[in-house]
Amino acid sequence: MKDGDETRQREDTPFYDHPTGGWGSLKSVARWMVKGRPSPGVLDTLRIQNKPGGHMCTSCAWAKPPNPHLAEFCENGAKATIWDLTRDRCTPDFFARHSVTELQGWSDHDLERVGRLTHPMRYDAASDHYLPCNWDEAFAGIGARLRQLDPRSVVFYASGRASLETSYLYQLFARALGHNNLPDSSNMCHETTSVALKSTIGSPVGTCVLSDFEHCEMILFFGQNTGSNSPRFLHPLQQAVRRGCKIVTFNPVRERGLIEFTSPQEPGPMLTGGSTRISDTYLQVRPGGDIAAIAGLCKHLFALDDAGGGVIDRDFIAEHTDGFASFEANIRETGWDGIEAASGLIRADLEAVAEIYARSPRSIGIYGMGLTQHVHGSQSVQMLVNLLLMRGNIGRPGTGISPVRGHSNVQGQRTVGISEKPELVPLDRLAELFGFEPPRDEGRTTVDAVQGLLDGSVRGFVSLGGNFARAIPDQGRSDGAWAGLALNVQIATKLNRSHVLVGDGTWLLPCLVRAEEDRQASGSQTVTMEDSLSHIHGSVGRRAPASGHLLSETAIVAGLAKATLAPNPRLAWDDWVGDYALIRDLIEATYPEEFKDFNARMFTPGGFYRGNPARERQWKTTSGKAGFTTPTVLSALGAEPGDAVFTLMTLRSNDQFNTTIYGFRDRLRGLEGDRMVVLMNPGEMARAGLHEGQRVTLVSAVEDGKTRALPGMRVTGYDLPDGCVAAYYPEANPLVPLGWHDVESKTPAYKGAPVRIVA
Ligand SMILES: Nc1nc2c(c(=O)[nH]1)N[C@H]1C(S)=C(S)[C@@H](COP(=O)(O)OP(=O)(O)OC[C@H]3O[C@@H](n4cnc5c(=O)[nH]c(N)nc54)[C@H](O)[C@@H]3O)O[C@H]1N2
Ligand SMILES: Nc1nc2c(c(=O)[nH]1)N[C@H]1C(S)=C(S)[C@@H](COP(=O)(O)OP(=O)(O)OC[C@H]3O[C@@H](n4cnc5c(=O)[nH]c(N)nc54)[C@H](O)[C@@H]3O)O[C@H]1N2
Ligand SMILES: [Mo]
Repeated sequence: MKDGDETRQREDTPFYDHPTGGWGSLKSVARWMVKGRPSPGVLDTLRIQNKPGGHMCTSCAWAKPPNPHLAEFCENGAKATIWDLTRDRCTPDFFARHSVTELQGWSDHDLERVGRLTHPMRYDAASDHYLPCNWDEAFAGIGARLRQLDPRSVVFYASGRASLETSYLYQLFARALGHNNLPDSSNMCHETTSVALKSTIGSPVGTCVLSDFEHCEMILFFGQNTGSNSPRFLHPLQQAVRRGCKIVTFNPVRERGLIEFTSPQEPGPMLTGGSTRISDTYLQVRPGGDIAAIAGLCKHLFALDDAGGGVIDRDFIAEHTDGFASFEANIRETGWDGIEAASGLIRADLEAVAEIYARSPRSIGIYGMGLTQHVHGSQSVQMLVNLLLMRGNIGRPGTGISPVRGHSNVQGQRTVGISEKPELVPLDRLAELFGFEPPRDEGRTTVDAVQGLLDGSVRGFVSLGGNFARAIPDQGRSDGAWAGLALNVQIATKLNRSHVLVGDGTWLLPCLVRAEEDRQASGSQTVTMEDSLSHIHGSVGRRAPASGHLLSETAIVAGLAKATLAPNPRLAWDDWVGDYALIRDLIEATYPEEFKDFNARMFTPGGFYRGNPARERQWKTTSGKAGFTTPTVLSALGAEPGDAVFTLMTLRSNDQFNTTIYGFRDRLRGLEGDRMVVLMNPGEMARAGLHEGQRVTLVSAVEDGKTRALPGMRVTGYDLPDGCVAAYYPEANPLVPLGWHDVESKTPAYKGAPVRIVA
């Protein structure tokens, strides 16, 4: 048996006591082969998923290794592909049978389950039905409306799935039209990362590559649920544990994936019931308590160093960083009482972790939404940077900071210019290449876009994928605004809630999915995406499209642009759609360092690395150094919860992809059947006088003159720290106020919303 492996679980939770992966995940895939009603041949498609010559999975953004497993897909990757390749269709006939008002009453699950959209549709207010239209009519109608609008009143939202090619054209279209209103889903996700890492290490993305996971001796894991949200990452983690690497996890919820794992790819453990214990230490930090927890680790590092341990890398700090003295003074002054109170952890546990860290020559910090989605999320990320910098753990092999990104190309969309922050985009280069003057003013983030819907300053909305209305904070409050928009264009694969919030100028435009063949004038096309570790991959769809009326996202964006903009010989939309290699040439011309020889390198096994100066210890910050940040708070929550106020974390289940609800089995948490649940620990239940199964109403405790209530939530006992409750995203989104977001990046505080429970 290998290091870290064992034959039966040692860490039991009363809820689900099986390892992640293993037979459970294989059974789940098998169940999906039936329930998902895939069209024939889907197994052949899965076999080439995430491999050169195949398509890149549309589920998470985790790396695609150069030496893939026989099956380089996970349970949730299989679900995502089967969900895309269903044989069910959402046809004009379906829309003829159901009015939009009727569809507004359907659940998220039922709307998407209708199947793949097949025809371009336009909403007809007179009949309250979507009616089929043809593409030319749609483009001409949308173009005419867009030309009439002030470009600054138009928002081009993007969910993080569209390829680099589509994304590049999308931002070009926005800027040629005259606006930078390019929020994408990362505004609700890792915008905190883009802001906090940029300001501290000079790069908006993580510094790790796959090989770092082969050389680190310790991984510090904050608020990322690998087992559900990036399951293929469990393989490198398992290999690391077997080498003797120590994984320490900070998470209020004891997530199975971070406790133990059986690789479905290994016959031995599958047959003997063996599994690998993933986390060496698992600390159930309070939500928002990470700043304090990390302060505790740093404090003990100073103590160890004072005792002659030499654990602080003073040479590195002197040569490469600034801000250390102020940070050090702050941490030395911070008392353990405050640290214990804010983190909910005890000093001895934090000291023990600090000692592992002090002994580890090479360490990596990983994080996800548990750090980013808080009022002081940026400070949480900056604290993790501080901790790593103290021991020179950025910019050496086997070290680094690694945010785990969400959507499969969300990082790439930002890389090629989908950003509301003009300073992050080479606008001069665009001006030179295309002969127009791009706007220079700050665009709208997601939160600003919602604000604009509410105050009427947004008049037109184009959505490249996603389910904006459902994913946002203060869900429901802006629903009424959509009917009054002059224009609403939804480019999508399946019907969702955002598509039934309609007005006179609403179009629903269906596109290919990534696994489908994209044929254009020059033949079958490749698209590309960037994974969490900044590697770029070519992706080839091979399936027959779900309908003969679908266009690719690239063709739709180009069609819209051509129908809207005045002719400009340098904007050769038709040529670009005919051959995506030309778009990659433009990306290379715009970003010559990152995308050198793009077309030649896109099928490099494992992808090609676009580089990151911080990895080479070149800090692209204003001071030219990596910055220590002095924390101003110990808790990332916006306010200390008062009496009878709980901190609400909104979580994803193992049976959803964001607002896409595959089903009602949160297998890895042992929860099934009902998503309207509020999880809390049995002690808190007793103190609040609540009993298991009781239906309660959750009410926001943010006092801003607005009432927010979510009735019908079933109280469910769960192993959580005191003072917090958990519920599912997106059902609980009405409880998160729009103004309750990270102060630096405006990422909504979806993991730290104060609520009361009304029996
Ligand atoms: N199958 C599947 N895969 C997905 C997605 C999906 O919905 N389904 N979504 C994709 C997207 S867009 C994204 S962004 C990623 C999201 O992936 P993750 O980053 O894993 O996001 P969440 O599942 O929202 O929550 C992460 C974890 O944070 C913990 N947490 C909550 N509050 C705190 C806190 O204050 N401190 C700490 N330390 N932990 C906390 C929660 O218990 C949870 O385990 O996954 C991507 N992959
Ligand atoms: N409370 C709470 N709210 C959250 C979060 C949270 O943790 N808690 N997480 C936030 C995060 S991290 C994110 S990223 C956002 C997600 O927000 P979005 O990215 O806007 O939402 P998704 O649910 O991923 O979008 C699903 C829809 O995308 C469409 N779609 C699927 N595939 C394709 C495709 O290939 N092309 C096109 N054009 N359309 C496609 C389908 O119609 C599907 O219904 O939600 C945020 N909201
Ligand atoms: Mo995300």
